[in-house]
Amino acid sequence: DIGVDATSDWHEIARPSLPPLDPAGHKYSRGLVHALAGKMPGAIALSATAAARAGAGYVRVSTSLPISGLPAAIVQLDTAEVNDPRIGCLLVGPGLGDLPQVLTLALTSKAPKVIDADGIGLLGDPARLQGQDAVMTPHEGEFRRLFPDVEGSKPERALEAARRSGAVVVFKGPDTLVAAPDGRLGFAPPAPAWLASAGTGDVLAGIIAALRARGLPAFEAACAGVWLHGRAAEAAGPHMIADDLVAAIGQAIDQP
Ligand code: NPW
Ligand code: AMP
Ligand code: MG
Repeated sequence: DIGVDATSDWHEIARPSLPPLDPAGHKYSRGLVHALAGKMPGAIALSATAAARAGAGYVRVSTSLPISGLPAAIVQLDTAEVNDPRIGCLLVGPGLGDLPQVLTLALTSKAPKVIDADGIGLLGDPARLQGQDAVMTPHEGEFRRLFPDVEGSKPERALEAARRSGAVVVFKGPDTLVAAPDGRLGFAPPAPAWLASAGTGDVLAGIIAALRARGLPAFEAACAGVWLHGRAAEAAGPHMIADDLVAAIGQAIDQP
């Protein structure tokens, strides 16, 4: 008994089929991820690089401080054009810190969104995500802060969070699952325990943002991202750090 009511449509998350590249495409049509960043360079670099490795054609980072250590392929801006119609996904939260005005700005945009880390912490009311076409990616601590009164099994809690927020909820941990507001539920296959290290969540958020920007719908992008993240961790091996996980994303995508 998984403790989920009979209306839930659940499955184990399987290898995704990612959209083929359009031979006539260009860097924008391949998917523009725009990260609204704060001042934690590590988290920003990990999530932005992960988005680029997961196949976004263009990754832009808005930050008031130039961040050293970002790959040269990633474009840094000191402005945030969140209404640029080319944006395939806004990424808000990794390394954001205490900048509620950045989250508020993001929520004025019509673009799909991935909300992680401090972006989740700053939400306050999950109903602010209603109508936002968002994926949120809380770990247990972030989940409890946003939904202190939501009880039950992990799948029940994730489904209730999805219903209240209207967002797809990736409820992370050793038993990650993905819940959609319409009752769909995806259970991740086991992922290595060595994922429990700093920055791996930032990598997951970047991967999901890239898949959204490449055109996958929210629930499919979230499930595909979770699958690729787990396989990249296997490929990177037990002594990996989050940087190695980013480097292994390509191998995970190419896995037969
Ligand atoms: P406890 O122990 O239960 O009382 P925070 P964060 C609780 C950036 N990063 N997993 C636990 O409290 C992120 O992007 C930057 C984790 C704990 O004290 C964010 O912007 C990096 N925590 C920012 O740091 C790499 C759990 O929640 C608190 C938990 C903060 O993100 C690291 C942690 O939550 C990091 O990604 C669980 N399963 N269950 C970089 N290289 O720059 C309960 N907790 O304080 O929001 O901290 O996740 O580190
Ligand atoms: P974060 O806490 O935001 O950095 O995210 C941590 C990432 O590592 C998430 O994708 C979790 O699902 C994953 N993770 C954390 N602990 C474990 C574990 N014990 N086994 C497998 N995956 C884990
Ligand atoms: Mg995190």
